[in-house]
Amino acid sequence: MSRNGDTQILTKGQTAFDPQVYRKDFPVLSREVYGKPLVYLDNAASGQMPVQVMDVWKHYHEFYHSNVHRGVHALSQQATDAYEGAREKIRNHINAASEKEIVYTYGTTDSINLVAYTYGNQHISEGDEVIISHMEHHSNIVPWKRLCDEKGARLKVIPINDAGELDVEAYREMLSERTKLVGIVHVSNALGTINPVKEIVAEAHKWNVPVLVDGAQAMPHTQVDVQDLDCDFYAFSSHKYYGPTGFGVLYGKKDLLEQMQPFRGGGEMILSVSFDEIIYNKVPYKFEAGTPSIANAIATGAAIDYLNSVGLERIAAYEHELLTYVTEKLEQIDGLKLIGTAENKASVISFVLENIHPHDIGTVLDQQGIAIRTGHHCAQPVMERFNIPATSRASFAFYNTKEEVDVLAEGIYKVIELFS
Ligand code: 7TS
Repeated sequence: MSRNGDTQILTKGQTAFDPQVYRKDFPVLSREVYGKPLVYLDNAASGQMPVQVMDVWKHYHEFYHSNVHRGVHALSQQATDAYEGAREKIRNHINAASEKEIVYTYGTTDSINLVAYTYGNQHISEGDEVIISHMEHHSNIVPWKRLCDEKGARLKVIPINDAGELDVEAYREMLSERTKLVGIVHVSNALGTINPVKEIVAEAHKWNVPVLVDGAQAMPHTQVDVQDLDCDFYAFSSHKYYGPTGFGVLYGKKDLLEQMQPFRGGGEMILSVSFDEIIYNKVPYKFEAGTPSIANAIATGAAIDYLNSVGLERIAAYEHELLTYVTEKLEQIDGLKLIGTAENKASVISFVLENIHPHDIGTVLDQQGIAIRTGHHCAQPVMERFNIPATSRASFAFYNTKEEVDVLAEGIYKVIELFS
């Protein structure tokens, strides 16, 4: 149900999902840019926030803003309850076995760095190997490359085919007793490819190798079940699934988290401190040094409530409908080439236009109120694989409409006209 109480009643011939019901919850979607209605197609960079989430964030500041885990006063207790309540919502949402497995971080990047500089630092030595794929975001490349360089270990890269799909057979052959960790993106931000993560994990586990999944782009589109995937770590950011920026999660299996050294040192992550000895706190607090992002944690719980009220299965089905629609539309445009045509794809569409630089495409579309992202999308190896400097990327959320796809297509025709 939306905030204003609307429910969807299906009549014959009507689509099962009406984005208009939800658009009302996102005030930014009704604004104009350069006098044109905003068409927001940059959801892979950051999703918009519904008022229900903003209300929760605001309510915390208006009524019980205070620090957590350290005050006996009412405000601090209320903040702590809401903060820990959000942890339980997140646990339940991804089906983790325990709330001890939910580590609060500042985002996907922070979560991956945490694993690299704790687990990675402890377990990777000279001659070892870390496997990642050719379609990783830089945040799942740079920490591993740095670590491998420091340790004299080797970074191995799973190749991708021309459609932007993983070569799973090549991956199987890469695994060996030298492999110490596999890092894999669940959904590619540059290509939209949905990777067979469960299979990747199962293969790694045959060698007793843990797998870290970068779930930044999967969370807004799919119902993630970490126990079903059996992944060892799962990293994600709140702002990609309609929560605030500056907050994220690292899911980690409890036994692994317990073996890991702390990441940052400071308050909260300790049980006792003297100049002779430090005793660290239990998980997950061992990894949560300093005053955390309290309001953002609480708001993330609200974002999960919101997503669940819409229904992730319905979201996935509708977004798939949008993806099919936009793919058909864009395929009809002469000189346009799609980059990333995997069979299993999320609602992200990257393309290039013959002889027109993506930056020019983005600028002309922007003038028509259409927000897309152009560039390498922090996935430069993907660009190198397809021999292009950059792409234009439109990424869709459940509040986008087919009419907006039409506006995008018209906008692209205008770009072509302008540059021909
Ligand atoms: N992993 C993937 C797959 C991503 O898409 C992103 C962000 C990150 C990691 C990093 O997330 P952060 O919240 O820590 O920054 N991707 C994008 C993007 O596609 N456009 O802007 C940010």
